[in-house]
Amino acid sequence: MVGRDRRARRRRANPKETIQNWIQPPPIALTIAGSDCSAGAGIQADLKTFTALGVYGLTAVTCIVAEVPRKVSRIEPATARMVREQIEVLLKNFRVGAIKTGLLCSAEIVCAVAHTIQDREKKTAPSIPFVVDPVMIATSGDNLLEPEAVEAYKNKLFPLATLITPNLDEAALLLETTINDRRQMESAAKALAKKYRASVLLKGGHLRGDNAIDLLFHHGEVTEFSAPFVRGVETHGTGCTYSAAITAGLAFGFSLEKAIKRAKKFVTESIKRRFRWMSKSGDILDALRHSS
Ligand code: PXL
Repeated sequence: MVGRDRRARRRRANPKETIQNWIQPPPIALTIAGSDCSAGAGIQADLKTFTALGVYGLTAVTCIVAEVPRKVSRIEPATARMVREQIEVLLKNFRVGAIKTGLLCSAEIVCAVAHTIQDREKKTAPSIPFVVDPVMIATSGDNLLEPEAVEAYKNKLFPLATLITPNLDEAALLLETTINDRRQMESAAKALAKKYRASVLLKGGHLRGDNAIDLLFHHGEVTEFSAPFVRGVETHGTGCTYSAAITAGLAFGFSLEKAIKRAKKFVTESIKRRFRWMSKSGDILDALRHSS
C-alpha cells in the first residue's frame, strides 16, 4: 500500500475526523399512525412528506388498513403494548424534533400513546412539539376510529398537544355542533383551543368555497391560511400530508405560523400536481404527488 493510501485509510478510521466530515444530519420527526396499503394516507403519506421536506421520518404503527382510495376494506389494530414499545425505543434513542399522531384506531391505543408521551416528556426538557391530527373518518366516509376513542382523545391526548388539527367534521363531532361558515369556524377553533389549552388549526376545506380556508387559533389570536380550492381531485390523505408537513416544519424549529404556511403551500402543490391513473375497473385513481 502506498503511503498516501495508508494515510487516507487511517483518516477514515478516525472517529473525530469522520464526525467533522459528516454533512449536517437532518432533523427527525416521528409519526404515530396507521398503515394505508394504498399509500395515499397514513404513515406512508407522512413518510413521503417528511422525506420531501428534508426531515428523517420515524414511525410507530398503530393499525393496518386494507383499502383503496374510495373504499376501506378492513382495519386491524396493533396491540397497545406494541404501540407503546415502538414509541419508547424511538424516543430513548433518537433526538426527535417533533411528533405527530394520525389514525389511532381504538381508545386503548389513544390512552397508550398519551401515557407513553407523558412519561417521556417528564424526562425531556424542553418538550417536543406534538401535533395531534384527530383522524376519525376517511375521505371515503368510512369510520376509522372506534366511537369510544373520542372521549380518550378529549381527556388524555388533547391536553398534551401543541397543535390539534381537526377538519370541520371532526371539530363538529368534538363540539357536538354544526359548522357551516367562517364565523362558526372561528368560534369552533376558539372553543376547542380554550377547552384543551392547545393551539388549534381548523381546516375548512370541506366548506367548498373558491378558497380552502384554515383558521389557526394560537395565543389568543386567529390567523387565516388560504389557498385556491383545487377541484375535481379524487384523492385521500390530504389531512395526513398537511399535518405531517407542519410536523416537519416544527422539527426544523420553525414557528407554528411559519410551519403551517409552508405546509399549506406543500399540500396545495401536492394536490395540484397529483398523479392520475385509470383503475382496473375504469375509475379514476388520483394520488397526491409528495414532492417539493
Ligand atoms: O385520511 C385518513 C386516514 C388516515 N390514516 C390511515 C388511513 C386514512 C384513510 O383512509 O387509512 C391509515
